[in-house]
Amino acid sequence: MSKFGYMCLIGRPNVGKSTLTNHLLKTPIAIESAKPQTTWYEVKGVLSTKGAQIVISDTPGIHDMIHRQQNQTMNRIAYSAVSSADIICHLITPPTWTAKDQYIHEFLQPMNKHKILVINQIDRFKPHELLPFIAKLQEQSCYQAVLSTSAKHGTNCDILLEEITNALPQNSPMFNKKHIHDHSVAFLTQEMIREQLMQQLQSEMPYTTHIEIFHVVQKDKILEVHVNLHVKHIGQKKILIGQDGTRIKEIGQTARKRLQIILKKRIMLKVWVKLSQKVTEPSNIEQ
Ligand SMILES: Nc1nc2c(ncn2[C@@H]2O[C@H](COP(=O)(O)OP(=O)(O)OP(=O)(O)O)[C@@H](O)[C@H]2O)c(=O)[nH]1
Ligand SMILES: [Mg+2]
Repeated sequence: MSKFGYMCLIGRPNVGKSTLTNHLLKTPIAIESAKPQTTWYEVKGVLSTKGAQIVISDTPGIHDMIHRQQNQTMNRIAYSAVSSADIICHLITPPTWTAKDQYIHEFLQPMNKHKILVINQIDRFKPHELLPFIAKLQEQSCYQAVLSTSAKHGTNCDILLEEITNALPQNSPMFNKKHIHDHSVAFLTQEMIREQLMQQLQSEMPYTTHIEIFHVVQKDKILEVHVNLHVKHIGQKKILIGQDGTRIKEIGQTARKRLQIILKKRIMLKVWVKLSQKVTEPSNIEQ
């Protein structure tokens, strides 16, 4: 008997949703960083196991500062992913149940779906710090299961996967076993570049730099992708380029290596930095 269904990860920013997505999928399609609000879009991947197929959905961290247009858009993306899922994993981190966790919990409470509370990043704490926190959360009524994991080290991810698989509906698989995602090259390039901006730049720059993918062409055996990074000020342009072009080179090389792993093909990535007034916000790029 085969099983097939949709599982969605939801939680406040920085709890490890994208890290867990990549660990479960064994392919790094979701971007990760120590900065909050790294994920801006829903990123979906397909995990095929013996007898089951799960579409895993990574979502933007839920934000309560909803007066910002971008936060509203990102919350909407996350809520929409939840509404079409069979199983919801609500990620939190020790040692505190925050107001944002409570906000998400109340949003999930009336939903008639299989809900799992995942306490992630347990590697950062000692057992005596964790146990009272976990024991208290076992009482939270809206979850069918409460599990603790370390997405970074893979701890208990097999137990989580088993819990998810058990809760999947009986259905035939929808995708070929080798199918992992159907995101476009332009979308993935934009994501991998933004991950590098998040990881390599300070303050507001990763959030304000506009990424424009303007050329994607297969030439012989190499996929050529050209990217413009738009910044408003000359000082930002200098930071992005770095001493003798070292930073922009590093951004391009690291993003290219990651894209090659995901797309399983050779890629030539060219990146330019432009001074312009283009603003960045979740765009309409084909995903
Ligand atoms: N120590 C530890 N760090 C983790 C774990 N999971 C994720 N992290 C780190 O936490 C940070 C945030 O991880 P992400 O996966 O980007 O978090 P996210 O929930 O997707 O964040 P947003 O996209 O901003 O909502 C990164 O620096 C990860 O390396 C974990 O289990 N243990
Ligand atoms: Mg994320």
